[in-house]
Amino acid sequence: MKKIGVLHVITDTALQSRFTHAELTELAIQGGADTVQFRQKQGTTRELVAIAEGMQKVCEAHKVPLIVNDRADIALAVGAAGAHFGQDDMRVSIGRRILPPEAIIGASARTEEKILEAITEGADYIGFGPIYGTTSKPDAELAKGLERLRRMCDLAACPVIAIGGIGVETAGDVIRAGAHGIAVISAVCAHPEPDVATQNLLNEIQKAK
Ligand code: TZP
Ligand code: MG
Repeated sequence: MKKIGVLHVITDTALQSRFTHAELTELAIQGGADTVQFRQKQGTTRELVAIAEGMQKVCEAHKVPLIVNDRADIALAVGAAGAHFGQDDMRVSIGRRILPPEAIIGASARTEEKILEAITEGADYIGFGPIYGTTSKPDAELAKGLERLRRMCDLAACPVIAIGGIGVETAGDVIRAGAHGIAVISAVCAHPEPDVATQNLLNEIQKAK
């Protein structure tokens, strides 16, 4: 099984404009993030490749995997460690076919059935959420809560990364419910000090493990 990080920081420049994606990558890694995800819904392919290139440079220098959300082409273009696919994105089985064998592939889906299907197709980890309410994803579903997370962790034959509204007060609860790790946007990107925020989250994860 591939090594999957426990603290995935998803960089975001829509929520804040103080830091670029590359700067957030650097700060998150300084704080102890062991996976960085590039997820941006706006911009041309050329712009997105340029941003991902900048992030990949930082990740490579620190030997931290970069995961590209949705865009297997961009992951390939910049030599990222992997990709994360949602239910409306490329199927995991196709991603598996076109990405290198060592690529980390994550998957999320709206129903448990679809999540289990993604695991069967070869996902290395699944993203499950939103656990709590979130405003970082406009089309996010209703909060799924810790009980459903616990059930998913029991069902899934791979690491589960919990996402959605997770902060320093709740990171421990999510890990205790069985999640392998967490993925966050606002808790790090909207924090005055993203590196400190990351460090605090990592402390909570480690305490709960
Ligand atoms: N998928 C489910 S919830 C979510 C995504 C991308 C947003 C998570 O952002 P935050 O700010 O950590 O709630
Ligand atoms: Mg997606």
